[in-house]
Amino acid sequence: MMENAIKRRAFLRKAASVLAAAGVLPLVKAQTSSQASEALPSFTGPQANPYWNGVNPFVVYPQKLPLLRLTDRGIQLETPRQYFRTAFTPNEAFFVRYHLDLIPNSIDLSSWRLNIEGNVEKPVSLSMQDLLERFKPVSIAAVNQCSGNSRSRFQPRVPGGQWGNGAMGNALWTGVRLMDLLSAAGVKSDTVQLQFQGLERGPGPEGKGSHAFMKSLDWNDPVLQESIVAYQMNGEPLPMLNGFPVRLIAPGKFSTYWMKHLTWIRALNKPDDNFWMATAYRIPDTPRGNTTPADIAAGKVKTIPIGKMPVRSFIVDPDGSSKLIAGLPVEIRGVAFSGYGRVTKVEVSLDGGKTWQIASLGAFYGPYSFRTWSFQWKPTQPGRYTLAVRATDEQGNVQPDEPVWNPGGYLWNRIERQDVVVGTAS
Ligand SMILES: Nc1nc2c(c(=O)[nH]1)N[C@H]1C(S)=C(S)[C@@H](COP(=O)(O)O)O[C@H]1N2
Ligand SMILES: [Mo]
Repeated sequence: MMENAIKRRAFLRKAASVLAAAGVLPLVKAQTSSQASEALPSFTGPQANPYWNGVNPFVVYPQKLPLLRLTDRGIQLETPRQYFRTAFTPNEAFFVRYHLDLIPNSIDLSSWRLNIEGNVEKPVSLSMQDLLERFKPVSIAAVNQCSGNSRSRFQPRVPGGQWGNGAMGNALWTGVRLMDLLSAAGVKSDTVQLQFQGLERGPGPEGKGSHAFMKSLDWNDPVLQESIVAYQMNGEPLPMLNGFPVRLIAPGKFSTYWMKHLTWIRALNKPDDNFWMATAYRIPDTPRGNTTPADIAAGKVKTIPIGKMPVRSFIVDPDGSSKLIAGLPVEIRGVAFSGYGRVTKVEVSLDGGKTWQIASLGAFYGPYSFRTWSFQWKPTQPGRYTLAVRATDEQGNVQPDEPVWNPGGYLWNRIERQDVVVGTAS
């Protein structure tokens, strides 16, 4: 039985890689990740680390290229590795994450309004035309990364979308300063938080987490000074699935705060206790947000809302899908970023992290953008090599080589590795 099952899987794997070579999507991928008990063939090829991305089927949604589907209610789509070759992630390849089911399919701008309400002097209701004409446009390059990016690496495993590394993307966001909008309404001085709400709904009871997605930021959080309400992404209107017509950009913060289809901004005079603040998206109040299953079980862990993104870097090429050739130079390259400010150094290791060398940094697009990096390598000896990359940000934060663990599956930023094989030229 067992043996047959293994043989069958091996056959499917082989069939899948033949289909993949022919440019046809392997059918074997149309299983859900929960059924997958072992690594399925990866589109990056037989030698690639199949877990750079999560192991999921490709799907196509409106305005999107084929992306990797984690779930479809709410929609969760992961960006394949090759779209991270550039500092800016194409809109049509940008990942998608929703919590709730009932998402807008079209929005009529003649009736849509952005409402600023709650603890304000004068509630305002702004049309898209108001946003375009009454407020100065500003642009910022910023990485949108899901709190659970790379969650599939957690040991022991944790519930939640089993993302690989593709629950992130960088874009040039253009819109109006949040603070300019707020001055139009006049936020009262006893305000403690701002609450953001989008248009989609869930089937649950009103006032509960399953009914509406709402997130809040502290009124004294410096990120508010840098935040914008964006109506453009990489020079185009936002794709519907990424928040048309406007979304919040909170540079440096995990994207749980980057409210899509933003329609209500509410000044609160007491802290937001809705499900998405009080229960979800909280991290242990410990260094790196690290804890253990035992401490969680013992109820010892104090939590705080998740905030800034720790420094990370990724190897995009080579992806291990083809053999390298001794004597032939290869460019090792990828992206790096930090929510704590600009990346100042990227180092590459050719020996799995024992020794490190400095990589060259690509163009600087601002402290919250992806920064590309590259490293010229001419392997001389055939064999198997483990490449690794680590980044340092301007505050001196360096990626650690220890895993993190918390029950939400948040804050992964361990050093990344890629195995490659070098063959002889003759
Ligand atoms: N309206 C709305 N905005 C939202 C969410 C959501 O479920 N609804 N999810 C947040 C989370 S957790 C993530 S990771 C990002 C994903 O942004 P994207 O779908 O544009 O990639 O949107 C954020 N903003
Ligand atoms: Mo997220």
